[in-house]
Amino acid sequence: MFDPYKIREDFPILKRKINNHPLIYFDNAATSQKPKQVIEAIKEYYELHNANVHRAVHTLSLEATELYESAHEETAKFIGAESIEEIIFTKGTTEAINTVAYSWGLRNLKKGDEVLVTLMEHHSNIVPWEILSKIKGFKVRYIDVNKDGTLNQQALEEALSPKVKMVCVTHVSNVTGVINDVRHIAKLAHENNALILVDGAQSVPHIPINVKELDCDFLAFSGHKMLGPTGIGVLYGKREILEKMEPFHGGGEMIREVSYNPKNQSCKITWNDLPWKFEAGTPNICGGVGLMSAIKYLKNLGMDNAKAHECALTEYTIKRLQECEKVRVYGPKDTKVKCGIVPFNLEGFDSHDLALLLDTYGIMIRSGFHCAQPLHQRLELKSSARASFYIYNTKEEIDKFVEVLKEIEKSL
Ligand code: 7TS
Repeated sequence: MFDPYKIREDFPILKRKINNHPLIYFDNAATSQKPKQVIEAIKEYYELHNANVHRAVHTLSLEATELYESAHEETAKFIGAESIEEIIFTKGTTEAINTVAYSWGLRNLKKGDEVLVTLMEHHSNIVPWEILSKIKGFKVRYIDVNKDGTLNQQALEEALSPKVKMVCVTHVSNVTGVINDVRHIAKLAHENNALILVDGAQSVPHIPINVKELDCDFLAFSGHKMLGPTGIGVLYGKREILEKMEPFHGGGEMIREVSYNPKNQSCKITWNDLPWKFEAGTPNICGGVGLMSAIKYLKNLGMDNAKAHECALTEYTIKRLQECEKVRVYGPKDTKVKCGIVPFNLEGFDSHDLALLLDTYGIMIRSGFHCAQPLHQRLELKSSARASFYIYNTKEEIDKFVEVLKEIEKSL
C-alpha cells in the first residue's frame, strides 16, 4: 500500500519547522528531498568504501568500482536500457544534454541542418543548441505550443523536413507538467531520419519510463530530482549511436591508450569502452552510490504508484484552487495529459512576492520563469508561481496551502 505518511517518516527534513510552521515542501520540480536510506548509503560509502574507481588493484578500489558499476546497472534496469554501456553518468540533465550537443552535434551538424526544440523546453535544452548553432551554422527551430501549454502537434509535423537532424523535446514540462507523447514524436523523428533527445528531468522521477518503448535515441535526467544527491545525472544513449560518437571531455578514465611517438612527437589515443569513454576524470562515485539507493527506494514504492499519487494531488489542488477567487491556474487541467505540477498566479501579486509570503507560513514554492522564459513569453506570463509535488506530499498539505492562499486573498 502506497502511504505518503509512512514515506514521510523516511525524510528527516520534513520534520523541520520553518517560521514556526511545519515545512510544506512544494518545490520538488527544482529538487527533491532525500530519504534517510540515501543519506545512509552516502555516509556508508565514505565511512567504509571510499577509493578511486577503475585504477588501483587494492580492496577499497575494487569495492568502490563494484558499487559505481552497480549504480550504472541499477539505472539501466530502472529505465529499461539494454546494458550499462548505454548509461553515462553526468553532473545532471544539463551536462547530459551538453554531452549530446558537443559529442554528437559538433561532428554531425552543419550549415543547412536544423535542430528542432519546443517552446516549452527548459533553458538547458535550448542554450547548448543555440551556442553550437553559432559555431556550426545550423538553425535552431522552435516548435510552437498551444495556449494551454500543450505541444502544437501540427507545428511539429510541419517543421519536420530532410533538413532536421535532431528533435529535442522535454518529456514533461517543468512549468505546466504537460506530458509529451514522446513515443509518437520519436516515430515522427525517425521517419524523418532524425534523432530524438528526450529531456527526462521531470519524467524519470515521477512516471514509469522504458527507453525501448519510447524508442528515444537519448534520454537525459538528474539524480537530485529523484531522491538522489546533487551532482549526479544520467545520459542514456542507444549503444549503436554512442559507439559512433567521439567523447566530449578528454582526460583520464576515458582512454584505453595514449602512446607517445617520439618520431613525430604526438600521441595516438584510443578510447575506453562504453560508457567510460564519456566519463573523463574521477567520476562522482558517491553520487552514483546515492543515486542507486534512490532508485532502489523508488522501485520499491513502484513508479505507477508514485505517478497515481502525484496525479491525485494535482487533480485535488486544481479543484481546490477554484475556491480562491483571485487565483489563476495555467496549463491543462486534465491529469491524463499532465502530472505533478501546478502553475498559477494570484491576481495583483508578483510571483516572487507570493512565494515570499507563503514562506512565512512554512510553504516552499518556486516563482519566476523556472528557467523556461520562452514558454512564459508564449503564454504571455510575466512570471508564475509553481507548486510541484512528490511521493511524500499529502492532501492535508494542499488543504493548508489553499487555506493560506484564501487568507492572503482576504487580506488584499
Ligand atoms: N530540464 C528540465 C525539464 C528541468 O526541469 C530542469 C531543472 C533541467 C532540465 C535542468 O536540470 P539540472 O539538474 O541539470 O539543473 N528544472 C528546475 C526547475 O524547474 N526549477 O529548478 C530547476
